[in-house]
Formats: sequence, C-alpha cells, structure tokens
Amino acid sequence: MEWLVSMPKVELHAHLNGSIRDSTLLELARVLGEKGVIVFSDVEHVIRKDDRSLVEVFKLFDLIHILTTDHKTVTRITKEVVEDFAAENVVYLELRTTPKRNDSKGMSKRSYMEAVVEGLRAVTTVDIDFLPHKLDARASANSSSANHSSHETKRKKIYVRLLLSIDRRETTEAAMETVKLALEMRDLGVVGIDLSGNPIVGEWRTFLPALKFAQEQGLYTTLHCGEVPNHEEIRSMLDFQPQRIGHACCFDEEEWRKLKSSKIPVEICLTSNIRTDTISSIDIHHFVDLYNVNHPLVLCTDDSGVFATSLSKEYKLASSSFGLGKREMFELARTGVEFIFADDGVKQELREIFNSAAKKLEM
Ligand code: 6MZ
Repeated sequence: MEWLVSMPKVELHAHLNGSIRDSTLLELARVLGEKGVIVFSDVEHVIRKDDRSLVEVFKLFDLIHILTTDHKTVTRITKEVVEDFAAENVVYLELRTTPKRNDSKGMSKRSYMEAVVEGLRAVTTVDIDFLPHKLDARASANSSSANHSSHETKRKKIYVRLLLSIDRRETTEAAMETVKLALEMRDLGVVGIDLSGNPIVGEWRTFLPALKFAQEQGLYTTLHCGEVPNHEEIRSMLDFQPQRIGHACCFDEEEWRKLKSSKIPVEICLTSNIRTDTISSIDIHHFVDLYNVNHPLVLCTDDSGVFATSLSKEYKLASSSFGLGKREMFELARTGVEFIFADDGVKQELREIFNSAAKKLEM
C-alpha cells in the first residue's frame, strides 16, 4: 500500500462535496446543530455510515450541501480536499463541482465558484498550479506555478483544473448558465463540463443544448453514463462523443461495442460502484474487460469522503482484485495523463514527472 501511496497518480473524477473529510463534516454539523439549524444526533450516524445505496447517497448529498453551502465553507473544503489529494501523491487533480445558487446566503453560481478558487489560492501544504499556462506569468504568481521555484524548494506540487458539473435536477437554462460561467472562468482554470447527479432524475434532452454549446465553445465534456440501465440515454451520450465518460456500469452488448470502437476513455470508480451496488461484486466489474482490450481507462475515487476511500486505496483494490503487479499499476496511473483536459504543456510536464518517478521506483 505504501508503494501505491508514493507512486504519482492523476485523479480525474472527484466531486468536491463528495470528497470532504468526515472530521470536517462532523465539525460543520456540530456547529449547525448548536445554531439549531439541524439536529446533530440525527445527522451524525448518516455521516459516519459508509455503506449506502445509490438512492441514499443522493440523500446524503442533500445533507452535505446544507452543511457546506456558504462561501467560507466552500473555500475551506476546497483547500482541504486539494491538500488531501496532494498528500497521497496525486500530481494532477481535476476537481468537479456543481455551482450552486443559494439566495439566503447571497450566493450565486459565480460567487460559489469564486469561493472554490479562493480555496485553491489558500492551499499551503503544497505548491499548486491551477491557472492555464498560456496566461501572463505574472497572473499565475499566486499559484506558485513557476517551475524553478518548485525545483529550488523541492516542495511537492499539484496541478489542479476545474470542471463545472450540471446537476441532473437542473433546467436547460440553469445548465446553460453553468456552461457560460465555465467559459467566463477559463482563465481561472476551468477546463470543462460534467453531467452528474441522481441518474434516475432528468432527461438527456434537457441538458443537450448546454452540452452542445460547451462542446462548440471548445470546453471538454465528461458525462456520468450508464449508472442505471437507461439504454436510450446511454446511446445518445455515446453519440454525443464526450471526451470522457464516468462509470459505464449498465451497458448492454451493443453499447459495449459502441464504446470500445469509440475509444472514449472511461473513469472507473470501483469502490463507489460496489458500495452503491451499481456493480454487485468486484470480480464481475467491467474494469477487467476494458483493461484486457486495452480500452482507455483511469482509476478514480468519485467521492472519497462519502465512500471512505482514497486514490491509493482504489489502486490497491484493483491490484488485489485483478492480480495486477506494480509495473501494471504504474503504467495504469501513467496512461491517465493522456486523458486529462489541461493543455499540452501540463501533459508534457506530467509525462516527465512519471518518467522520473519510473526511474526512482525502478520501473
Ligand atoms: C452521480 C454524483 C455521484 O458537485 O456538490 N455526484 N452524481 N453519480 C455519483 N456517483 C455516486 N457522486 C457525486 O458534489 C456532489 C455532487 O456530485 C454529484 C451529485 O450531483 C452530488 O450532489 P458537488 O461538489
């Protein structure tokens, strides 16, 4: 396990509000309990529980959102989540979150995202690079992204890019607002759009106009696809040709064929799929089939807080369940670099990080 922690890794499917430390959630719940907003004893066991159905997971997210949706807390959890990923040698993190409007807190989708960016700026345990490289170097002074400074100080460094999530509960207009916000925030490290939320809620045609617009404007897109067996939707999503998809659990034969010929990379979240019973047992997980045919895939955590996991644990689970050795694990992590949504400069720097780690770890 230690070896898997020390190995560099890329995380491409992590929801901000799903990745919060339990200790932070409990602290926030206690404070709201004292204020009489919630009853602490009612929510404590919900937070501590780590085995939930897919339906229960979305109820938990509603609770988490009550605890976290104010600007200060959004900033805090962003900082903590990035630092937690960096602590286990995630060298590139694509963090996704749903911009939220909350009138009672004076929060707009934009101010929510500004609080997220504040959180990135507040990261202290590692150097963080979150601004696109083509920008004026002066603008990225805050991000400690200057290469030489990280070499000189030999501090750990993490690249972070943001994806804005459209929640399946949203209307076409709300989805469009998120895409426009993503476009406005490109120079703050927003690289793409995700479609997520309760898979039994909402219809593909509601989100399509916003997703099409995102694609036309050159934003990358990734879709939660096939968390439930909605075959019409799965086929429409594959036809849409997103740059990546998440999960791909409930595909039929025809959909597997379509996916494999499309070469669309799949974000695989093993623990999440097992815990939510989307896949009944790890030994029948589609990871094996995709891995064996060399389909592009990347191991991810989904919601490391909600499912009590970490990226190293996901690699450990894959290694022990599917009999993969160190070299295979390292190569799996390394190929993830090819599916990131950041610019080629970042890709190249990550390739170099993996090359030098390969030497150090004698791969
Ligand atoms: C679908 C999921 C998810 O955006 O508030 N989310 N959507 N399937 C999943 N698999 C279990 N896990 C998380 O983070 C929480 C939100 O991410 C989506 C849900 O919309 C959830 O409310 P943010 O930071």
